[in-house]
Amino acid sequence: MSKQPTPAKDLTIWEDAQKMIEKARRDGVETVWDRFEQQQPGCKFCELGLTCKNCNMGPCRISLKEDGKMQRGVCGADGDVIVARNFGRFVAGGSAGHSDHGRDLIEVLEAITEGEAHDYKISDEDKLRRVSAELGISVDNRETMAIAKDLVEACFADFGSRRKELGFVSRVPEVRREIWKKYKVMPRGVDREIAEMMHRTHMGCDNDAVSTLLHSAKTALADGWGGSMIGTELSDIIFGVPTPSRSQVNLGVIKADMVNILVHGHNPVVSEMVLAAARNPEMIAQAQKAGAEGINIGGLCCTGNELLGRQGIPMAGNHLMTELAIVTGAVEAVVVDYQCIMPSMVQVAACYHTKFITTADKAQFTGATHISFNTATAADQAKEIIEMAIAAYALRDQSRVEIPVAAVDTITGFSNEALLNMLGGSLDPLLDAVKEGSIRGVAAIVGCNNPKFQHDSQNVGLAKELIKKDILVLATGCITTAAGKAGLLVPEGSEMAGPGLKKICSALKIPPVLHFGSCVDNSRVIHLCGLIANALGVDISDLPVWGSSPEWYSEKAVAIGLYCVASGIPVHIGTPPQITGSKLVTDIALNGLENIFGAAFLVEPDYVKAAEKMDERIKLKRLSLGLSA
Ligand code: SF4
Ligand code: MSK
Repeated sequence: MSKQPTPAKDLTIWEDAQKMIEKARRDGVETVWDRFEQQQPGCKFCELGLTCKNCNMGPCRISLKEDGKMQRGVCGADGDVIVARNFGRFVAGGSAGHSDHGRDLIEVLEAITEGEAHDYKISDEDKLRRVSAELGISVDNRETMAIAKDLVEACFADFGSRRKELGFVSRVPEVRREIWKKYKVMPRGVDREIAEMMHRTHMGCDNDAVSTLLHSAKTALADGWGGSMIGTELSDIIFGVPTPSRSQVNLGVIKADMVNILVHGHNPVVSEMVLAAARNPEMIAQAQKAGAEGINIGGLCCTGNELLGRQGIPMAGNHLMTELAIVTGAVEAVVVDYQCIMPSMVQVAACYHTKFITTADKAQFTGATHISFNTATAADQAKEIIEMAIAAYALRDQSRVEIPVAAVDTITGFSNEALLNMLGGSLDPLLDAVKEGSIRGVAAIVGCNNPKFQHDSQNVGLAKELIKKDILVLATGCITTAAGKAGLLVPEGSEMAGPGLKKICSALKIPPVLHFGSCVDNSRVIHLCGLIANALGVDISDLPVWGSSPEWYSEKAVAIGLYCVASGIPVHIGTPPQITGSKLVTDIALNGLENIFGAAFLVEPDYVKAAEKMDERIKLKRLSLGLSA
């Protein structure tokens, strides 16, 4: 007898997702949940981090029993070394992803200064001057382009190997910088730390788990205060600083009578152009000629977050919704750049009339239509993409279209600048609210989904538990859509908050969960913590703050987690990384880091218990600051 499929309601908390999982099953489309099931049970050695493939004397694995054979790999590396090396490479992968994204923004700014990117411009000159001045670039009485050229050089220099510390380290409280110097984790250059991690983990190099883990922290710091921060700041300069605006979320943002184009990935360089082309009256007229009402752009994952924050475009879904969005049968094109794009989307798109269009030479997918996106020809290429989508509209089978729910309203697009603006230009009102206990603490939840959990159950559950305890939540990445669907991204969401947070939200007319951008934009969170710590004259680790990624899955999420911890922000995660095969490494992650950085990881798969543990620490931190618990 064949096994019955898991009921869709056990896989995801959302009605739109449940309906589309059922439709996918009817349509014969395989999804992430099917493949997850096929992969069970996972490999125990890999799960524990006890396999090594770093040379061709192996691959090796370390016995799960503590006595007997296979306690060391062929070269003699023990379990601690192997686990630490694997973890280090994992962090290097995540840091490389974010930071290479940051580098792409430098190249766009460079092309603007050289007159080779006519379709892009500097949208926020004030921010260009502010950031440049922070990095020691002279801004007085200088032309915008001259300043921008110097900023390009300063940012590129942060990727190299000749600096003693990264430029944005100036944003870090002095006391924290001293800790980094003491433990030799002051990040020097983004590429340097990543390359050194690859070197250290080559056979015969860093064979001390503690040493490897400290360099993992240094690599992650280069991502957070380097590559990611450059990505965020330059995106703001080129496309504008996010400001709060109304939008909508869930699969209801896909419109049955429109040409629907979903943008997916992380970098706004392509998606901003696609959006601009979709707003072009000539393109709209073409869509109408094809029988549609117009052109509708929707976001997925973090490219969606970038456009949501700056342009208010609606979000169709987060990581585990990406396949399901196509299953609606109403998507003409999915346009992707890079990161978090499931390769399966090519096959899902092929089951419908959907064009799957890749745009980055470094992220090509077999079976996709590839347009090698170039800043010199961006607008024309974006038009070409829109025309492909319009052509696909004619092939749509309306009998296969199912838009499962109506869209939910949100207010999104917060940033440090928007927050300051809202507070009247100073952090004081926020600090006062923290001091009097209306806001007892702040937690940043980084999205991500992982089929190991019922989709979004932890993300939404944790956010709700925290706001009940008067802890303000900042949402980045894939939790945005989840929080929006749960009604947490509108001021009325404060009805679910504790009395203190509710009072502040009502006074400022803000939601209890503030959308703070994409996963790269966690740099905004550490920057904000630096600003608050400096304003209070304390270290970041003294603040009543947390990071969390309950449903994390990616290498980038671990890099974010580690740069937060090394910056003094404790981080909750719902599942451990592949390190539990080493008691030493696990103990360092959960406890040892606390002694070094004043913050460590908390692994807790139950969001209620996680919120309680986070609250306990917030109480302790508040009491240490002389505040009421
Ligand atoms: Fe095995 Fe050592 Fe080679 Fe890793 S580096 S595969 S443990 S021999
Ligand atoms: S896209 S890293 S699933 S947040 Fe940034 Fe979402 Fe996590 Fe990717």
